[in-house]
Amino acid sequence: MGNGDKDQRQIVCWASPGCKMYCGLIAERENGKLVRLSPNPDYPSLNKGCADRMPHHIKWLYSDIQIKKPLKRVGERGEGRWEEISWDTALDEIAAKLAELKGKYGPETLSVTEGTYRSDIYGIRTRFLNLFGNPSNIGCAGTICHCNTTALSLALIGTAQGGRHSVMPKCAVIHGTDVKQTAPLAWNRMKKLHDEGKVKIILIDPRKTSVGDDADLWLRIRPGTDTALLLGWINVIIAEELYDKEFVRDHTHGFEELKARAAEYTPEKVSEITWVPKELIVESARMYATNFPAELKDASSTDMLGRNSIRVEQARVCLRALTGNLKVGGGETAEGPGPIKDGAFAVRDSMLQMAEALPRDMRKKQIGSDRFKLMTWPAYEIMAPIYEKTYNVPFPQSAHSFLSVQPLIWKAIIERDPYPITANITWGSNPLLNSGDTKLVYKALKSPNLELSVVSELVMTPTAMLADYVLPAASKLEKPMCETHEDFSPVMKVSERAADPVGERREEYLMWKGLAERLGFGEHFPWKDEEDLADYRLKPIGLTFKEAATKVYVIKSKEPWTYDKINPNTGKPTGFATVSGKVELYSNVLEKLGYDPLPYYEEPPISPYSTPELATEYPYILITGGNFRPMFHSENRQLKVGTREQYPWPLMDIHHETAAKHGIENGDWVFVETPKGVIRQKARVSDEIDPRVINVQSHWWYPELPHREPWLGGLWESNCNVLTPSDDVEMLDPVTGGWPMRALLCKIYKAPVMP
Ligand SMILES: Nc1nc2c(c(=O)[nH]1)N[C@H]1C(S)=C(S)[C@@H](COP(=O)(O)OP(=O)(O)OC[C@H]3O[C@@H](n4cnc5c(=O)[nH]c(N)nc54)[C@H](O)[C@@H]3O)O[C@H]1N2
Ligand SMILES: Nc1nc2c(c(=O)[nH]1)N[C@H]1C(S)=C(S)[C@@H](COP(=O)(O)OP(=O)(O)OC[C@H]3O[C@@H](n4cnc5c(=O)[nH]c(N)nc54)[C@H](O)[C@@H]3O)O[C@H]1N2
Ligand SMILES: [Mo]
Repeated sequence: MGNGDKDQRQIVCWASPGCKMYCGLIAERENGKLVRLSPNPDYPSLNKGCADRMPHHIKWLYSDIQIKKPLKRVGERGEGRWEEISWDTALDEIAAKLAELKGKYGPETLSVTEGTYRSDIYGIRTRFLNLFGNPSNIGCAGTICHCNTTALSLALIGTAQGGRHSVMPKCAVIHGTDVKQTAPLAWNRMKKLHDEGKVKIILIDPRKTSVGDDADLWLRIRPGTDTALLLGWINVIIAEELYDKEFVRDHTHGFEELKARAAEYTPEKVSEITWVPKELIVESARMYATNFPAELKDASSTDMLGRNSIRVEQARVCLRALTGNLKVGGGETAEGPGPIKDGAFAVRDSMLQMAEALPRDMRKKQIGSDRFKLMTWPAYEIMAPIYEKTYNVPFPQSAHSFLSVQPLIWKAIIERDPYPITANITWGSNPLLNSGDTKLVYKALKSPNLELSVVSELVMTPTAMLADYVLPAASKLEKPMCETHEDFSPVMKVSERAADPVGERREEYLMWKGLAERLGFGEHFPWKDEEDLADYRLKPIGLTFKEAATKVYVIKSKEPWTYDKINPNTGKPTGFATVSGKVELYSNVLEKLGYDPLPYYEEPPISPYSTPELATEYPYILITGGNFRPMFHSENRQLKVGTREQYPWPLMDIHHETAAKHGIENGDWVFVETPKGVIRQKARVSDEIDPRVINVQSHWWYPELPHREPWLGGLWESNCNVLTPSDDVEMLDPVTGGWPMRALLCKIYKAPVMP
């Protein structure tokens, strides 16, 4: 504390974790309570707060929507009746039930479900599961958002791809991301470069998005066909010899095989598949390949293409390598783990995970690992030894690679197959909104087979409404940060908490520690709290948490680990931490796991071409998502005056010709229906979407509606996952188990106004 009861701290904002801006702010406080947030003029980055969310953080934090005490269900699930209990009682009862279920069904009976990047302690969650004896039955949105592409990167280039993106690319491919809405400050910089004529922008999206006319080329692609398009680029780049011959010769594996595969994807054929004119395919391929450095970032959009998802990123990695953008000083330089100082690593998530604590024969019990192998133990067993030998740190089991398959977890609860899952802990996630197939999730969360359902939350969400216990978590404003972003990143970010926790809210570390102590392995959780843990993580690089949080914020290595660095273990250049030591255009890991080692395109299992009869009844291609400000997934809808005021209703995108056919006008409510279900959203009519495509927004619910059955906060009204079919195993990505949220079929018709 500073002067009297007032003090002020410099913080890094991660109130919407995953917003990627990490703004530097000043938090003014009274008695630990936040009274003002403002830009920090001394912060060494341009990111200093946003106009649409930041002004509302304080109102949000101290509003009565926040859960302040542990809650225990009274009556049936979903009745909306709760009893407030103490943390000790909650942890005692939950631990006792976990012990009982473990005794009855084995440690594999527990699952954990989570969203994308809501915590900096995934290593601790994995430590808990390994010590509990659980084979990582984690169902995570990451499987359809970045974790899958990261797992692939680990296989193809031996590191999470989150290397340094070029500060000044000459070409930026905006591929399936509405960057102005989801990473606005990054967009501002790009826009400035573009206005100065320094960068060419290629947009690949069925919608024009907010990038709009700033794109030099807009490839209005048919949803789900991205791998074909990128293989078309590879075809052109190789045929026209636009690739980096030296880099390809010295640092890649499998060029001839890739060349033969890409030869099948002529611009003519690709044009038919993707609906992108042939000339535009050729022109964009040339633009990307001849402007060095160029950026072709991964995008979560294509992570959600079900059977086609992982192959898109595989084609992207091949393109980054062919064009030499992966090389040191390139567009997307691949970096090994960090931060590192004088040979010592800061403690990364993987160094907290304790993979060795899990008995080896448990691994094969991981739900989904017999069939979906890239993000489960079979891949770990191939990749970990190579990675550990190269970098001398444990291979990251904790978040991005070793996840189970979420739809199969829901099925295991409902059907007790392959064995009963009887306990689930959801933390930092709202699966009734974010997971594919809401009915499947609902069935699982209501199932009597689920004997224990715990949700760690900030506010009452539809998912929490169905829990047995709701544990109040400290939000990102109320807890310190010390993160390597699930080990995706070679840098570490550190910040103090802005405010003291409201009510009895606690940092999640204390939940895992509290359970571990009661389950008999508390000695492995020696840190008092998250600040103490952060001190431990920073010690090897000679920093304390306080120093790092008040002076450094973002810790980077002076000498990042790249393929040309001399490896102290061998005295030779490191190369890439892959089976061949090179970038794998032809993937040895995929081959060993029984998959096609090269990228390929397959027609989406539901489409006008693969299911023409269905397409007569459901004539439009459906895409879902398209994040927008100020919302963050299912969050920020509670503040009527504030964030919701800025964006009161869900919008669906429709081309004006299509709208006219159905008598729909801008602002009308429209039903969108698939064989799975029907929802309604308001029409946003424009010419900025393909007339054959409908886009609906994701994560819509209405917190103002009753928090009990049958309403569950308006769960069934406008939530796009009522429409998505992830209960069908054949629809999942064969490599990762990723579920399909885009490239589906739908029909539309006018709806009455929402009551
Ligand atoms: N159909 C369709 N589905 C999608 C998408 C799509 O485009 N289309 N997008 C997908 C993507 S990219 C993602 S990342 C997922 C997102 O899915 P999730 O990550 O599950 O996001 P939310 O639905 O916002 O749920 C997060 C919950 O965590 C709570 N929370 C926030 N911070 C904390 C914290 O510090 N601790 C705890 N314990 N709780 C916290 C919030 O109150 C919120 O209820 O959804 C996916 N689902
Ligand atoms: N405001 C805000 N910002 C956020 C988030 C948020 O919830 N709100 N969430 C964060 C998270 S976790 C994520 S993952 C990112 C996601 O944010 P983005 O990466 O921007 O992804 P989306 O917003 O889901 O949609 C991206 C675009 O993909 C297009 N699209 C749909 N299907 C296809 C297809 O088959 N091919 C191609 N090429 N394009 C397609 C859509 O038209 C849409 O314009 O945003 C992050 N930032
Ligand atoms: Mo995401």
